[in-house]
Amino acid sequence: MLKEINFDGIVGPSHNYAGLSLGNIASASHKGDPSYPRAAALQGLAKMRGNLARLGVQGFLLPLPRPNGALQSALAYDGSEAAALRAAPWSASSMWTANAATVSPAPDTADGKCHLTPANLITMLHRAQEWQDTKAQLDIAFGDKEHFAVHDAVPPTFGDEGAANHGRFCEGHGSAGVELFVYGKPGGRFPARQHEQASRLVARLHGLDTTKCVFIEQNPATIEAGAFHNDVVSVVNERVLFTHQEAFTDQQGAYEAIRTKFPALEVVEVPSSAVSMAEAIRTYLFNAQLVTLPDGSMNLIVPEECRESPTVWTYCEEMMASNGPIREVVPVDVRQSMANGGGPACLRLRVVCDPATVDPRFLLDETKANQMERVIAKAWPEQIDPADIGSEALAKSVIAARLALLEMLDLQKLA
Ligand code: SUG
Repeated sequence: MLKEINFDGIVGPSHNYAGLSLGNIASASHKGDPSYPRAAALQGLAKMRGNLARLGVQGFLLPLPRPNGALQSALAYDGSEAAALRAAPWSASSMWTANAATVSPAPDTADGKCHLTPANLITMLHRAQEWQDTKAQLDIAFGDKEHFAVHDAVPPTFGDEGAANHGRFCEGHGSAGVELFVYGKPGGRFPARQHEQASRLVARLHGLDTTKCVFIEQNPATIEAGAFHNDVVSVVNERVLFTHQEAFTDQQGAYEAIRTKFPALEVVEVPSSAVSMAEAIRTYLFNAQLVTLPDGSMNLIVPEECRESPTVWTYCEEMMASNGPIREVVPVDVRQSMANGGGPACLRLRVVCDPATVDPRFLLDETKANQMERVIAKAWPEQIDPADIGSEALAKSVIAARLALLEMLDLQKLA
């Protein structure tokens, strides 16, 4: 039976604030702050536990090896570099698994397999180092070749940021869908990370019927305002598009393009008069997990920051009181991730598949969550100060922490 499974990225032991992402306001404004990797990973785990209870199934992907010796060599690392170059090989950015890959479930593809393409993430140095190691994990987690096809990333210079710019409209997760690809056009103050040609390439690679695909442009003004991925301004689940009024370059045209291919479309549009673009980006209202519960109703899992914003929370309360499809808004604390520009939706990759076809080592249950919690509480650094980045001692503890988790999960193969 096909189900939507959220694979959350476990926050790695080197989680830190290095201000590496141009155009990501949270990352820039927290640059140089001390970080709390243990608290960060426990916040992520608590979110997973909540969703496991709510949805009955939850997956995860593991932190990638850091510091990345191969990148350090490629950068001719000798300790004298500027802070950003020193920090890139240490980044725990793979926690944001919405950027791990683009996923097209079996009902949408020509060969009836679920296709996954790791995102090349070429726009940012610290993220461009992710995809090969991400693919190594996808190859194991989705190694059942009868049901999955895992591709290589699309080649440069087509920038691809994965599922963060992709959505899927369908009547139910197990039925055939219409896939939405949102791209940015370059030329603005900040990089447009998702290129149109990358999206089109992924669609072809996945064997999608292009008459069932929609390609639309993200409003460049939102990228200028700090929405470096489309999932900062809209989210899709089944027939519902939850979106800010200014998310797309041609908002009405976008709705029409989707409706032509998916007539059941239900738009929940948040007007700028209720929530300004700046407030949407500050609180990450749209970087939410819009999920269907087993009883068919929908919940929106938002960052705590939404509850603390009078305008955003007023909107949410009104939405809950209305007759709309989103019946409950559930705040979660992912502050450590938020400070680097990653909300609840950044932290998860959605894969529609039969859970029985996934390598069970990547699926969470209560026992495993308890074990993981113990490993994290014991081995993850409590605090990282920017000056620690690059130190031998920190490298040792970060490597040992990851290894302890791999051993606990019987995934030493990824060491
Ligand atoms: O790529 N932040 C990530 C946040 C990714 C959020 N993902 C989605 N919207 N789906 C990024 O900008 C900050 C790292 C630093 O500055 O240390 C960072 O990479």
